[in-house]
Amino acid sequence: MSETPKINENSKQEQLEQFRVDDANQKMTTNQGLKVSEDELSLTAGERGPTLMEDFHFREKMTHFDHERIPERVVHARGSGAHGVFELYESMKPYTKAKFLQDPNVKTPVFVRFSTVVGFRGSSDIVRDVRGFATKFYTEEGNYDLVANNMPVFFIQDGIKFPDIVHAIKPEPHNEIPQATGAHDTFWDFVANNQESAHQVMWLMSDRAIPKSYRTMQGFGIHTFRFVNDQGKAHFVKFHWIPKLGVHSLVWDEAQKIAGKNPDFNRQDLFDAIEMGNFPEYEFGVQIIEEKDEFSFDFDILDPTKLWPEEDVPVKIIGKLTLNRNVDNFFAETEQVAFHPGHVVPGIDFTNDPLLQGRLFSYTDTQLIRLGGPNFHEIPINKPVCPFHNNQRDGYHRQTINKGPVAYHNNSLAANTPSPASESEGGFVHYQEKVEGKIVRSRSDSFNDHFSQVKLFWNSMSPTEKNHIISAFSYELGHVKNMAIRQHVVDMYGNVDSALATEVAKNIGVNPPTTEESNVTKSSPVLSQENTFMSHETRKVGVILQNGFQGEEVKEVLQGLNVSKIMYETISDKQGVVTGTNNVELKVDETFTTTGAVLYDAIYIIGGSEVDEAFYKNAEHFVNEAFKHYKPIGASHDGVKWLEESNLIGSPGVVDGSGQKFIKQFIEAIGAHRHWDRNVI
Ligand code: HDE
Repeated sequence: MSETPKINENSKQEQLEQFRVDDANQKMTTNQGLKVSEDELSLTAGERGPTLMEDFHFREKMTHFDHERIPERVVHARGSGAHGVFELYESMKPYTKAKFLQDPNVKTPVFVRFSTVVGFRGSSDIVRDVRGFATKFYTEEGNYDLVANNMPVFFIQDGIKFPDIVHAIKPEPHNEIPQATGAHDTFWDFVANNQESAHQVMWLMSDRAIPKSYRTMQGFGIHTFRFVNDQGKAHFVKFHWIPKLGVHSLVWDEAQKIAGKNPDFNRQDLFDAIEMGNFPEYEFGVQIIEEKDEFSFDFDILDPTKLWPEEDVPVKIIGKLTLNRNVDNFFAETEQVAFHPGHVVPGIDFTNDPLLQGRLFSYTDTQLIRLGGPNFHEIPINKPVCPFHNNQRDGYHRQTINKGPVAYHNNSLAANTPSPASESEGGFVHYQEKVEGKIVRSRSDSFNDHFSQVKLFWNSMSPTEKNHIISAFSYELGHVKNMAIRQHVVDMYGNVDSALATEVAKNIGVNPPTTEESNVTKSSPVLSQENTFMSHETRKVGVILQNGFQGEEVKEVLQGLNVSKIMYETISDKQGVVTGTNNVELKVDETFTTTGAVLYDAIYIIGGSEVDEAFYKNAEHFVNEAFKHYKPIGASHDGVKWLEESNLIGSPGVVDGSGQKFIKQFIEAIGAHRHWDRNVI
């Protein structure tokens, strides 16, 4: 009899618990368990003599250290992970037989890793790049990995071109410059010569490429997958993650400064939010197309450079992911987790999307080199919570102790077990799609329209978002030394929109496009971040104050922020404590030297009777920088003078006053995220 696993939201944590070790309050030992008597001095012949070969403690410690690093991921090297739970809102039984999508009472443990794509493992979080959003569902039928990105389309249509795009965007090989950015010749040379990249590159130039937080970022499975139900009927499906806090981004000038002030900005935000109990939440959505409608669209639904406009194929919200636990050890969990789009469960199947097909090979292959052999599924973070049995044996670092002499199939000695499971017993049976055709290296013409959906995206942007896109193209292409490449890209985007391409051309010193723009007039409002959900919750305010501030009133405002789940940090010129009227004391969290306006979502400026000139100037810089980045600014008491002297009073998102009315207005301004209608030069 095979075991029937009982899985609940704690199953993965219970499994991991067996591997967790707390070294605190223990005696130090070698890896063989021998107690160590001295850890600071090598064994030497005489106090001033040479180190001895027999010092096994030194040798073990140093050897282990020498081998501490493993190869970083060839892409998505920089990442941050967290544990969580997936809950289903309604049964997907009509569409899929996947067990974790049947019963809304089932809670599935998950591990999620967010990442940038291009930068090395130690690079900044805050770069213009696609973000990864990979989720491992530990289900009773095995691990299901949804290895997604934060943009719904990809650069290329065929997996065979992946090494090319990655070589082009990574630092140039002769001097390994520049780090974690596409703003250089080889990337744009690739783009210009591979026009299927037009759509993804447009997203890359949009605000989506600089997410404010992993908590405010969407996820897209990109490929078209299949749902298969228990009757064997299939539907095409695309997967979406939608953050409950809305989709929010940084502005480019701010992003570049954050990259210096706190390269861990996104990682820190995720970690802190989970530690504080502000658990990030994302709803799970599916877009479903019936098999009979495969050819009813003006694009090929297998083309990964195309999205399914949500106005045509609505997103059905079916569940929720909550991230509720940080990792205990970054390397053991976040670094060693191994995702693979080919880790599927019965009821979820592939399509002939040629990019997906390429991925199905690459992911196991890459883990073999990165994690050092074929047993990476035994690493605790990767281990399924359901049992697994087969005749695979041995290899580096094998943990499982398989009993008995039989490691082959068919056999009589073990009654022909482990035995394959029939479909009704939960065995995975590939969807029996009918395929026929000649063996060719060519692609269907239905993949050839590279510009219509780029125009759809452009049409959907607000004026502010369009300006950001023009600036991003101008910044990136402005870093390209070869003028022919610049011209080539301008001509390429002339196929999308001539106003866009002409503006960029002016900024980068090349000719306006000679190409003809797309005549698509349709737009898709959900693509604009201006239509996203707005919330003040868990935003972080920098509170600038000095001794002599208005004690009681400031306390009231800070309480008001707290009640509304808004975080704050106090900022002054020195660390320690600041004292206001009525002896109200506040601990200073940061100083002008340890932090910066770019690290906050809003500034609340108060001042105090002991403000001197240096304080004034530093605080002025904070206020002006926040203003320039369209952030909400609140001021009370002495704080108002900063607004007056910088002529900011009355500007959108700038609030002054005191008491409950001020608190309400300031919170509203914070909830609006950014105030784009400001006059910023
Ligand atoms: Fe990946 N990708 N990829 N990718 N990808 C990897 O696998 C690859 C693609 C994505 O947090 C690698 O374990 C090929 C699309 C994420 O550990 C590697 C192709 C999408 C992550 C690989 C693609 C992704 C990866 C590197 C084109 C969005 C990080 C390390 C055929 C749907 C997972 C690793 C994590 C990682 C190959 C295209 C998402 C080399 C060949 C499209 C989120 O196997």
